[in-house]
Amino acid sequence: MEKVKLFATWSSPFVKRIVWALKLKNIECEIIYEDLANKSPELLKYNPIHKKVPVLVHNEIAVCESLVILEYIDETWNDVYPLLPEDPLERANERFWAKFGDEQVLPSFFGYVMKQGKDQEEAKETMSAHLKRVEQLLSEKKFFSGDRLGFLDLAFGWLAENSRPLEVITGLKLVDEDSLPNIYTWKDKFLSIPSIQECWPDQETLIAKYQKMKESESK
Ligand SMILES: N[C@@H](CCC(=O)N[C@@H](CS)C(=O)NCC(=O)O)C(=O)O
Repeated sequence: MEKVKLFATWSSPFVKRIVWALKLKNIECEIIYEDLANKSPELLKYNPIHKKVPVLVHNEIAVCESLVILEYIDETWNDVYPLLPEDPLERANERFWAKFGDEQVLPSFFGYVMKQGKDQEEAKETMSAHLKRVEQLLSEKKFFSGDRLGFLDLAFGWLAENSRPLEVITGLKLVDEDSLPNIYTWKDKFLSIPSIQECWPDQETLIAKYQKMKESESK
């Protein structure tokens, strides 16, 4: 009997991509919610290097780092809803952009919204340049991975999930229909997938969380 556990928090953008993949592939999983201010001994045991969520534990063996976990899930349960393309070059390309998303786009996005005044103005240029690249990558495609939602869509899911709540608390236009029409349209398509919808966080709770975060950043 397979035993799958996921160490998680409800709002982590890194955790959500794993939750969506498990749902798309119908994998039964026990979710253990962590208090990151008081991490459990299990989390520290399973992820002693980074001490972060998500951690996937499959038959007592831990896999850490969300993009690594996504690939592990895809390779282990490949018969249901494959996420990465079969072609090695296309796979490499998706991995490249997923890494770029996590290392450049995501930090610049959250960095911009959490900053104030002049610092925020300075951060805007970097974030806009990164989002333009994502816009071009999406091009006229329905999903990042083509006609069907795949690995890269899950990797960029944080953008669909967080842009509206962050627009509400900051009053900024982050994913604007006129300047980023491909991303704007993709967000709706992403959300229209039932497995994604079922695991969509409550937007009001997300707004309250980011509101608190922004207040503490400005102190
Ligand atoms: N690169 C990691 C990032 C994971 C990460 O930053 N997780 C945050 C929650 S969103 C965390 O566990 N933070 C706890 C800490 O920094 O102590 C991944 O992709 O899994």
